[in-house]
Amino acid sequence: MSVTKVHARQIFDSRGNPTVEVDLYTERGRFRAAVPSGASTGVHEAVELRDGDKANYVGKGVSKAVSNVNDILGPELVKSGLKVTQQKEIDDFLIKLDGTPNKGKLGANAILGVSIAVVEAGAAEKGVPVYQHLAELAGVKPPYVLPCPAFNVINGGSHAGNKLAFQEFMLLPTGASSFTEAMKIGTETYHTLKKVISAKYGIDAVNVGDEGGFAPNVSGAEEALELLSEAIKKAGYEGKIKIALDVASSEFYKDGKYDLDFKNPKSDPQNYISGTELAELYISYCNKYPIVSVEDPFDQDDWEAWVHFTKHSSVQIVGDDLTVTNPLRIKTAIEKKACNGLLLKINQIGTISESIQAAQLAQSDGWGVMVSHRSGETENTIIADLVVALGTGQIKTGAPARSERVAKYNALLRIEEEISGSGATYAGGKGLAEGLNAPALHKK
Ligand code: 2PG
Ligand code: MG
Repeated sequence: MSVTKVHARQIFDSRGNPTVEVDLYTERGRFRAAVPSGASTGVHEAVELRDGDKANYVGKGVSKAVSNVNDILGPELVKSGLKVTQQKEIDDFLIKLDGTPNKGKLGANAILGVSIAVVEAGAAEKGVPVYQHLAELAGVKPPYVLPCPAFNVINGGSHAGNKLAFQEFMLLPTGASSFTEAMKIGTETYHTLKKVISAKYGIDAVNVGDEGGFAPNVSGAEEALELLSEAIKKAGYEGKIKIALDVASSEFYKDGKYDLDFKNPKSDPQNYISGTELAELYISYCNKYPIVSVEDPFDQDDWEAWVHFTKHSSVQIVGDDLTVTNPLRIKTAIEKKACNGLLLKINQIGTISESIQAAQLAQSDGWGVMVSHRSGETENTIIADLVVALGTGQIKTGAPARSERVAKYNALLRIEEEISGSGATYAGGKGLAEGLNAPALHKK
């Protein structure tokens, strides 16, 4: 069955910023998709088309991207007669219509909205769940693997109004026996953490950041890690929860150095630290806390620091701004041995087919793959289906709080229920890549 009509509109994301929603029609009905948006975006990401007209929506309107769907992508797709089950052909067709290497003409936000809606329509056409359709597109065979969630419970960096430079402090219930139990562990620890923070810093310290994690005004990463340790212990889950960090360090890279005080307008350049000093900090944290994954430890173009750290660390080193879900950047990272994990964000590249390709390229080199939301999200849950389809065993989609985050976790609960008894397993820590010095990690 082919597409009969496509209609896009401007809706709003979890931060109140405009984003693109696409309704795609076949004879089977209407299929809807919405597009997420980042705050700490990498400079090498595909282009998110914004109107830039400061008089409207603070320059963040997406009316051009919406028109590009309504006037170009939609009508051309209808004319093409391509079947909605031909995801790869359709994605290639959309990419060609744009014609630029970074989707800068029509916008990755316009293209992705159509690409996701086609997935939904394709699954309905085959009469199968979306994760099954995506698994078939990716050539992945069941039994399915439910991912270990990475709950971002302390927010810093560009996602919160505190002093903390590091962006995300995540809890991974690797010791759970199912996704459902991982949710129990994650939510209980989240609530315990709230009490711990409130007792230490007062009730105004439990306000949350963009991804639903708390944003206390701690002095630095170590204090945040201490809070996590205390919460894990008090909740009774020592040993069952590991920790992951997303440093998002491109946000505070200045003139070849790292400014851990970057949110202070009067930060002192004397205190900026080198990549080597930052790596030493990470190693000291990894030795003291049960950290299993560090994302964007260095700037998106500071390749040398990445290579050095990956060589000497024992944990999963995840490229986000470094690799931007782009097969070309991932190839370079593989060649240089710059990291051993991929953060997979569908809007960084702009189509579902390229996202699948990016994941498989990373996996071909033994990397871990963590499927990810953006800090600006909608109620769309396609990434829950995608992570089950790819079987990569890792997802991060914020704290276990706030509906745009929990929508994805809830979708995974439903999938686990649906496929229970089919041989499906919960990944625990098995999806995590291990660094060269991994044995050291197991001593903890
Ligand atoms: C990240 C993400 C998602 P943003 O850096 O990994 O947590 O943030 O969407 O702002 O880029
Ligand atoms: Mg990141």
